[in-house]
Amino acid sequence: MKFKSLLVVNRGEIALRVVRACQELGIRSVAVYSDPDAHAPHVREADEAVRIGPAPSSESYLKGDVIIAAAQSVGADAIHPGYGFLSEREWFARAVRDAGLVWIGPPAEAIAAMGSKTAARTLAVAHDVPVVPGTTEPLADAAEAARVAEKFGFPVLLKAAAGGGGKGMRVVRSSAEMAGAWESARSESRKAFGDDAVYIEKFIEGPRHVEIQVLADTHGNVISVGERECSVQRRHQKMIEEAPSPAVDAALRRRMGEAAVRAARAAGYVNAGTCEFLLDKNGEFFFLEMNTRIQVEHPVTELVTGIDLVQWQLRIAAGERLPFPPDIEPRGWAIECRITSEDPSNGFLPSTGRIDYLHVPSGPGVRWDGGIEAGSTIGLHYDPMLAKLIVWGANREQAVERMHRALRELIVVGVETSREFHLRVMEDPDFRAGAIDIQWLERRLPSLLGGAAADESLRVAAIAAALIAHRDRTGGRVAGGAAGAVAAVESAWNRGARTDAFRDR
Ligand code: MV4
Repeated sequence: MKFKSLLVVNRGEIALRVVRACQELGIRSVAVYSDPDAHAPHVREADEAVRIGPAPSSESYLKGDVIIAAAQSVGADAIHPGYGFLSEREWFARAVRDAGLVWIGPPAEAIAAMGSKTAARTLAVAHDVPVVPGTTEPLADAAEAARVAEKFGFPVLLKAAAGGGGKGMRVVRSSAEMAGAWESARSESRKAFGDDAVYIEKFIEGPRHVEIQVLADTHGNVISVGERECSVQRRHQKMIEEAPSPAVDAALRRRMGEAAVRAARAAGYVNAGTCEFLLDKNGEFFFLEMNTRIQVEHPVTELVTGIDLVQWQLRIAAGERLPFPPDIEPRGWAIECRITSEDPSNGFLPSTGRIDYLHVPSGPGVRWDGGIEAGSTIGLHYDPMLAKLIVWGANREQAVERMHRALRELIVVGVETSREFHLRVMEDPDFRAGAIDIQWLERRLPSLLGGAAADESLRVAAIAAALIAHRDRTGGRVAGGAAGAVAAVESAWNRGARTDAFRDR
């Protein structure tokens, strides 16, 4: 290997994922941690660890200079940024390179080329990658936007040139709506990105979000390793991903793969990256943007291709050649559920606290990429994703059943999680038919969680049972009156009773 020691500049499950890749390649791994993460699994499993600051990301995981100094102080010769945090900051990729360290990711120039949505769009057009009809230049004012909209035909979508994550985006269905939408799109992009340039696209109704994983080595080999279907999302947060996509056949896979490879080549891409597409109801696809990092959902691709993407990120950075054939076809089916500390029955409100008990699913075809354990404290400083539950099956039906089974095995006590939500999705007829688009979840959510009241009554019943048992044991003397008694037994009994009650549902 070109490098012997790697600094893992992230936390949680992805930091642990990278540490594991290092272990398998015989590379020394060095974790970084903020104060609340001092005893986190990714820190313990790494060969060494460096403190980088207090809890806020802005004072720890985003401190580029502190992190580069940490790498030098421990003699690490490479940096893996994971996803989020510093992973797509051009200046950081450059600073790592300038410090004489190996950057496990694309060149700073490729990050920059894909960083602006309009620049990426222009690049795509120039290289025969289909994009949604619209402008590539920012518009001057609402009047120009209205004229352009008439030309493409309503509905249209105003988008922030600097955009991402749906910020600064407005659907406009008639010219009467334009002035208001124009102003709100501009002010939102100014606030989010410090840039109020807005352009226009034809609005695609009810598409799927399908993305192509690419790998590029330093010798000019760029390949597609297939698609992921990521349409099950809520407010631009993906909840469930799968590979392959129920809407993609071998012919479409080849065409989308070739388009993604052209986009990657155009950007001078090296390492693992992902091209995002919209796939409309007629099977037409449109390039949206390229994510210049390893993604959360990379394991579904690993399970259907047998390619260890994180290991290949390291091998590519070390100068190895990609040995894979050009047309990789998926084998079987993989599904990933993001297990988050959010309460689905309460508008996905983040839930905090200590994980008192954790039972991780196992058995055939089950993979758990987690960054937590019993005893972990979940706060509000970081992303609520606790772990990813990933399954593989010989076909989609088996994968869905396997995920349902694995979710039933999962027990997380101490914080609310998205588990129940995922169970309901696995039972849903639309999901089971693969009949999903990017609007499906938000349409379906009210009825999906309609049965949530059952949980609440079960909880009340469990507390009542605990109270009765407590009264019987204490001969009717209940300190602090009924309210105190509820508080006293709630913490101890609620956990146990709910764990048992939920076990065989
Ligand atoms: C679109 C679109 C429909 N038509 N563009 C959302 C975030 C940004 N990456 C692009 N997005 C969209 N662009 C046109 N012309 C719908 C979305 C969109 C979306 C895309 C992918 C995944 C989830 C989404 C949720 C809402 C809207």
